[in-house]
Amino acid sequence: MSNDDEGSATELLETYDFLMKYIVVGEAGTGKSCLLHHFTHNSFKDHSQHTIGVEFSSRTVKLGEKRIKLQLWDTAGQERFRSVTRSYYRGAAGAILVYDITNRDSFLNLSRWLADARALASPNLVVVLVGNKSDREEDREVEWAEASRWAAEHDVHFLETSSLTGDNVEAPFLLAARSILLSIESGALDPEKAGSGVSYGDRALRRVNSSSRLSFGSLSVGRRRTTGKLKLKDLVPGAGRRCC
Ligand SMILES: Nc1nc2c(ncn2[C@@H]2O[C@H](COP(=O)(O)OP(=O)(O)OP(=O)(O)O)[C@@H](O)[C@H]2O)c(=O)[nH]1
Ligand SMILES: [Mg+2]
Repeated sequence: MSNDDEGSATELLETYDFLMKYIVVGEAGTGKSCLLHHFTHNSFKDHSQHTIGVEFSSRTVKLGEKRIKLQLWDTAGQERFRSVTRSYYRGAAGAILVYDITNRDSFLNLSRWLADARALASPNLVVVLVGNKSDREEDREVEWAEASRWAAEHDVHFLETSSLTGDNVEAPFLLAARSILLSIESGALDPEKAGSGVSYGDRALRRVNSSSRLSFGSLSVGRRRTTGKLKLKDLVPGAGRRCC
C-alpha cells in the first residue's frame, strides 16, 4: 500500500483521476528495482537480484487534488534482455532513466537508453534522469554538475536519489506525473488518444457522467485553462533540492 493511501477508505484505493504508464530503464545494477521498491514499499530492498525481463508494480499518488495511479514497469538492465524489455516501452508516458553515481559507465551509456525510450514510448514521453546511490559520496564517479548539464542538453529532468536511505525516492515519480499533468492541462497531451500512456480513471469518468463539463478543479481538459498553477514544491517533496 502506498504512503498516501494509508488510512484511506478502500474506495479511494480503487479510484483515481488518471492512469499513467512509466518505464524504469538504465544499466544493470544501477538500483532500478531498489528505487521502485522503496517507492512502493517505503523500505530498502535487501539482497536485490538482477531483474529477469520485466516486473510490474503500481502505486497511487496524490498531486494536489488529483489521484494518479502509476503503472510501473521495472525493466532488466542486462543486455540479454534488451529485446524483451524494449517491447514494454510502447505507450509509456514517463521514463525514469537511472544511472549509478559510483559507476561512470552507467552514465556514459545513458544516450542509448534515452534513444530507445524516445523511439518506442509515447511521443510526449517525459523523462527524469536519476543518479542513484547518492549515499555513496566517497565512491562518486559522476559529478552532479556534469549530470545536470547532460540532462539540460537532452531536455530531461534530473535529480539524485538513494534507494538505501530513501532520500528523494518519491521525487522522480512525482516530478514526471506533474509534468505529464501539465501537458494535459496545456492540451499537448490527450489522455483519450491511444498510445499517450495516460488514460482517465474512473474517478474522472464519474465526474464526467455527473457533469456535462470535463473539469478537474485546478486542471481542466480542453480549451479551458487553469486559474491556479501547480507548484513543484507543493507537489514534489524534496523538489528544488538538487533537481532541475
Ligand atoms: N549503496 C546503495 N546501494 C544500492 C542503492 N540502490 C541499489 N543498491 C544496490 O545496488 C545493487 C543493484 O540494485 P538493483 O536494484 O537490483 O539494480 P537494477 O538496476 O534493478 O539491476 P537490473 O535488474 O539487473 O537491471 C544491489 O546490490 C543493491 O543493494 C542505493 O541507493 N545505495
Ligand atoms: Mg532490477
